[in-house]
Amino acid sequence: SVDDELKDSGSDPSLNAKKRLTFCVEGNISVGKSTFLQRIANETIELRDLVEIVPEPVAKWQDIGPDHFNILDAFYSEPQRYAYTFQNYVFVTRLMQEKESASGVKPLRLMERSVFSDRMVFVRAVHEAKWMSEMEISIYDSWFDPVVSALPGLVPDGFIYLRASPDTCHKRMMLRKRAEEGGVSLKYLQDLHEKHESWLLPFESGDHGVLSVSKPSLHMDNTLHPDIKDRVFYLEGNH
Ligand code: TTP
Repeated sequence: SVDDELKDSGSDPSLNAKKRLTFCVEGNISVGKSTFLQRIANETIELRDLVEIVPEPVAKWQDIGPDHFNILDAFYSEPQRYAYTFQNYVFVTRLMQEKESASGVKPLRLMERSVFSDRMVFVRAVHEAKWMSEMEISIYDSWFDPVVSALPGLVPDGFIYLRASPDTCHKRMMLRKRAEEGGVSLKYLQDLHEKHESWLLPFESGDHGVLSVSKPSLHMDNTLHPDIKDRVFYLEGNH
């Protein structure tokens, strides 16, 4: 009945969440997502009051429990053993991060990455590399959609794609020297780049302007959420 519908919509947290916008910043390893977010956070007092920044929980992956386990390091050292465990933990920490920032009052929330890049870029990559077995990816998929559907806060209003060549990302990665990433190859960054491209810009090819806004549709395989189709914005810096 109409009454029931009203009641339902009243209890739908996604409707309340619509009061403010959430965008997720995506892009290859080392492209500059954190720098981009920090710049926005520090740019002007006006922006600081408007935008809540939610950085990626990398530190949580590097220091777990009283024994200070580092799952990021374990993953890169033994990818076949730890890819599933790591991706599972990445998801859980994102969920915690989302919950922590859910009650914020600033009208715009910018988050570093999302559960969608986890699935569309990294899980794909580790599965293709045979670091995640058929059984493990089936397990991941069996909970991914139901859990995301139950938690509308994980579904952003749009994505901001920071786009640079794999070469540029590789140079930046070498410069920053994050200890765990010593063995990450240019080839791996090229794979991740292709996966970002086919996910976020499936119909695009060739060169783009310095700052472009486009609306390609989101290619998500069987992953749901038609409501975030057509909401990809991409920024290109120096290649
Ligand atoms: P990124 O999420 O790409 O973060 P970054 O610090 O490289 O971003 P930027 O320099 O643009 O600010 O990756 C962090 C590390 O975690 C990187 O080594 C890749 C790894 N990773 C995975 O292996 N699987 C995942 O699902 C995610 C999200 C990251």
